[in-house]
Amino acid sequence: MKYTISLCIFMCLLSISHAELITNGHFTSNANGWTWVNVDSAGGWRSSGGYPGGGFIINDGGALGSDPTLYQSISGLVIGATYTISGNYILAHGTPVSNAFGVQIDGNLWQYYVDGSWRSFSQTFVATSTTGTLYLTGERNGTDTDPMVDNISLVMTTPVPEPSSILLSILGLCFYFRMRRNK
Ligand SMILES: [Ca+2]
Ligand SMILES: [Ca+2]
Repeated sequence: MKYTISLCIFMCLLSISHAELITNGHFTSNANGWTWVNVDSAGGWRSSGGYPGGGFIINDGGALGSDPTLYQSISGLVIGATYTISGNYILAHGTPVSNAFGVQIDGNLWQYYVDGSWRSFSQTFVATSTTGTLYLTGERNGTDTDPMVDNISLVMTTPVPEPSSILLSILGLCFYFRMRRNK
């Protein structure tokens, strides 16, 4: 019984920790689930050219004052848990340059060199809020270098047991031992 309870809690945490929090990160048939600003007709969702299949080109006319941005609201984050954000990117237009592509979430910013090879990024962060917004930007730092992105993923990699689950398991164990004593 004790082991069954522990196993249930473990399985529960395991299933929570691997749930994908990004909607439509593979851009297979459209860009549903995503919103974008400062993206012109040379950018946007494409049915091919991704890694593989569909992808999204983060591009506008290279205005210095604004960066084309693709974003998505994230909910269901657990404060204190560690998450991994990952994806692929490649140069769609412009010259290969450092820090042209940015990934931003929960106060973190990572910037990447963009060139003609598909590259992957993978970063971890500890959530400080239950909701957030993931921003993927091109043309950063005054460049006119436009990335195409694909396979965007956000998963919890180190869960934090919630006080309520700990309390429930303690109550469950107390109940179990009380029942056993009364037999
Ligand atoms: Ca794809
Ligand atoms: Ca551009």
